[in-house]
Amino acid sequence: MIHSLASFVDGRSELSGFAAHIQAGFLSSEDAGLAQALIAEGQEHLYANWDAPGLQDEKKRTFLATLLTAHKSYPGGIPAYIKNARILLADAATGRNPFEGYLPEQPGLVDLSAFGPAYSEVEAIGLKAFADTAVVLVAGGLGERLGYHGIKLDIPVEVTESTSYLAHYADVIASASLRLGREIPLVIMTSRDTNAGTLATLAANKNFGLAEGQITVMLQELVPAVADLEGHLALERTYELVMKPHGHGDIHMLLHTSGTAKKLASAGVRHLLFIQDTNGQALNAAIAAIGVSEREGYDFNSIAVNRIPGEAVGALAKLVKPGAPSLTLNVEYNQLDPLLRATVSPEGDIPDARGFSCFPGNINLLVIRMAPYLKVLESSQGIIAEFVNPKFSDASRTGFKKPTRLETMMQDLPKLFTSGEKVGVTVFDRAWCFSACKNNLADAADKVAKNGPPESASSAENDFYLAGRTKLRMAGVAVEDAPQTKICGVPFTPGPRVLLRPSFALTISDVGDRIRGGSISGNSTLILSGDITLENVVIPAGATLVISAVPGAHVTVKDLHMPVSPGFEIVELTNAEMASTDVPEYLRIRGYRIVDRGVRKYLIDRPGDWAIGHDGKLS
Ligand code: UGB
Repeated sequence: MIHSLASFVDGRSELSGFAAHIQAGFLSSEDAGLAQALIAEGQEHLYANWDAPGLQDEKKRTFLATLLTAHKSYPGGIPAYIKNARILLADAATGRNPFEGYLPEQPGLVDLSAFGPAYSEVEAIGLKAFADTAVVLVAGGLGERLGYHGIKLDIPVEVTESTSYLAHYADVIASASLRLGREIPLVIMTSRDTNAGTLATLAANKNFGLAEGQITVMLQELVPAVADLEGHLALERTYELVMKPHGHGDIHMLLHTSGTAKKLASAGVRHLLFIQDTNGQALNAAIAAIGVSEREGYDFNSIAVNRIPGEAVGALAKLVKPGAPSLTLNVEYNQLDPLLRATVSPEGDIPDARGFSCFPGNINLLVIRMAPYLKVLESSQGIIAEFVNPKFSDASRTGFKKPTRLETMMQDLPKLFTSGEKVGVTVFDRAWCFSACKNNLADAADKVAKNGPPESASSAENDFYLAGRTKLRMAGVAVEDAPQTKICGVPFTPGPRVLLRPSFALTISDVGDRIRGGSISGNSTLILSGDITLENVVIPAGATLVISAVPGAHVTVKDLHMPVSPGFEIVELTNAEMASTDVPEYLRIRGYRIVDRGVRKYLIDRPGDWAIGHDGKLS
């Protein structure tokens, strides 16, 4: 290979520096093979004007290593990536509308935005099928908009007990595994930005109770950016490629190329549940969504929320075209309005009587059936509906303002369905299934002022407690909220702060089975973890009840009226604390801390039957 590369570059003056490296044995045979393939693809600029051997060698080595990593990570290697880029860029240059000829319609959907028997029915189906599900967590993104510098999975979703997002997801998986008698696999996609941090967190926390073989971590790589319509790879300078993220659709590529999807299928996994890094509500709705997939026979089920027209959330739409199969897809919000205006609705996206668009919002919480998924992975090699979004420098649409790259989004998989696969949408109450932690406090307050969702660490925590209260309400507990307040411009309901851990309840029906009667109100806290039943328990404003029972312990609490006592207090950070790096960043992104003022907790560390009576005594 090295010999043939040498004759390939021979006589090209701009490549004379590079040729000297070939002679000097600087390149491995893999580097040489790739160089020859790239030069054949018109990429000689990558190897042009190299300094003589001995000069800038470290930079050259890094350059060759970056190229090789990108080459090995992409099915078909960089030459395939360049070919795909040329095709997509040619379409972009002509302004081809990908939805030409299609008319948008409301997608077929199952509405679970209210609780009741229909919800409980699918939750029961979903709980059984959860045993045959693997959870896939995409966690390659950075919290840039959030102003958080660590990995987002480490951020606590709540700061009463400070449970991180990863701990919470793992807790649900561990509890469900124990209950269903099967180790539910967890697949995590990381990037160069998040891989080391994720591995360190898993190691430091002993995989949060999950078995070693239960977790698979897959690393996504960056892709090279292209500088022009011909697909020339962009250089920052000699020996330095411009590398960019390829998007969360890489999860499909990695599940395919690593063989993980096939391995999971042969271990009996029938559904994949895709979740994002910082949506603590995802697993409230996921079990019912899996149930919907089972009952409706959905091959691809998008969990969705009611969306206000114009809201910056991808919209789920059914696209129909005479003579072509219809497609139920995510249409990015900036494409939806022009599509509607050009086709069925000259006024664009208009609200219905409830103020919602008839196109629900995609939250990237997906349930995908394994069998059709494997087929699509095989036929596409895991390259899912790539797109390119170049910013052209002028109306001629020939040059770019800056290098661009191919991207892929995980929700676009149905674009590759060709065999009549069944795609569905399941709508849930928004705060129940989606409350992302994406924005810093200033941006969140700004969004609130414009009547938008804040999506800050504090609003995510607020909704986490709200989900707990919702579960209590569904179980018939009288719940009275404390008056809403604002912290740093973001609404926050100070209580009741309810944390029902997955070891206590996985589903709404579980909560109904474990709690009878009782009430909770105002600025109070309830935390339950383990096999516990409550009957007529009253927790007034200012009171706190924390019970944690190890596996094998069963605790019955009856007629207990909790007294007001030192509890968990929300303390807003001062301006000095907000500016101080001594205060953990996960607190500064929410504007408060929650301080334990001496809570008396019931920590039951031995198996057996335990009771807590009206006098609060444990026996
Ligand atoms: N992610 C990766 O793992 N790798 C990547 O290369 C990029 C991201 P963002 P985005 O829920 O509000 C999506 O950046 O892409 C992970 C949907 O497209 O937070 O702007 C990352 O770690 C959109 O339709 O979201 O928008 C995170 O876990 C809407 O549903 C996840 O991918 C939107 O999410 C999402 O990354 C939303």
